[in-house]
Amino acid sequence: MKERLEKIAEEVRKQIEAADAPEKLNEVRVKFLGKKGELTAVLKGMKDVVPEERPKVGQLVNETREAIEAMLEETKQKMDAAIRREQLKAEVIDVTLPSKKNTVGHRHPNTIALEEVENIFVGMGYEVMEGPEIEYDEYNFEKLNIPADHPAKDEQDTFYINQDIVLRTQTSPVQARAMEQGNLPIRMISPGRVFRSDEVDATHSPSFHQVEGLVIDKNISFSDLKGTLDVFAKQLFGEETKTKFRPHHFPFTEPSAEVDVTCFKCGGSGCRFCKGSGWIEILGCGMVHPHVLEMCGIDPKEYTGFAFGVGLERIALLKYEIDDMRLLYENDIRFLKQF
Ligand code: 2NM
Repeated sequence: MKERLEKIAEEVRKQIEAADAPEKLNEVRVKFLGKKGELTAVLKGMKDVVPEERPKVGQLVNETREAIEAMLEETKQKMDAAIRREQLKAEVIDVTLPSKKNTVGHRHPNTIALEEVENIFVGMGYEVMEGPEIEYDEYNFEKLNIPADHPAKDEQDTFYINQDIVLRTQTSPVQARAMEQGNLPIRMISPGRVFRSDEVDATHSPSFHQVEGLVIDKNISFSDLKGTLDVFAKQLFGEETKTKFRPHHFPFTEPSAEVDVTCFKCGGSGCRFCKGSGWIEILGCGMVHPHVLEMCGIDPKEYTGFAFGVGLERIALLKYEIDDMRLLYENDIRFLKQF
């Protein structure tokens, strides 16, 4: 019996040595210690042992079992440790590697200029309102007193979706809608994208951005317009800035004017920037045409108002001294990160 047990123990040792994975160890355990295992078979054979010998044999079987379990356990722990070592080696992180560079985003010059313009007018109590980029001919032209035979309506200047629908050429249709709503008085600006069928060059693009302003109230006069735009120019270009109103013509305003500001580079003495004149043109404006008020449901005998429109790109180009509008549309990070 003793020999048999020793043989079993020896066999187990060999098989454990040959095992190269935890599953193989488990197979060994089942084969020798399991219900149908070889050691279990020995225990079952106890009934054939003479009673006096049984305790001794029993003890021997138990010792063998314990020895096998100890062997299995020891080997398993060694295997687990080896596996863990391999895992750690595979997962090693080289903390000395240089990190990936994060590129930080920048606000677009147009966005910076827009926020500046918005802050100035919001500071004066204006609301910011937006509207659709695809508009009815009626709101883009008719209600703004631009008659059917006006050159601006020419297909060469306007993108037509169909006979009645266009890509807005200005943001004034937003204001026509606001007047029609009839919540008076109105103090609003409407920033947004507009479209004109222009060739691309350093100062033109078929799509650019405008900020238009509108004030409607009782007793609004041209001096309100002048004062407002003078404050605007001073806040945008500096306190020393002066404005000059030159007569002009727009179909939707009467009288109309273009506004120049003293060159913020040379202060008005004349330089390369202002082409020697000392003045830079920045916007168009005027008193809202009584016919426009009427078409938008406002009684021109009771209410008057002024309106103005600035090109956002023009402001951005001037303020940040960018000499080509196309740079604003390329989104080259090397350009954008300068602002
Ligand atoms: C400009 C110049 C002058 C203008 C007019 C209106 C409206 F809707 F009230 F009639 N909005 N904007 C206007 C007036 C726009 O842009 C150069």
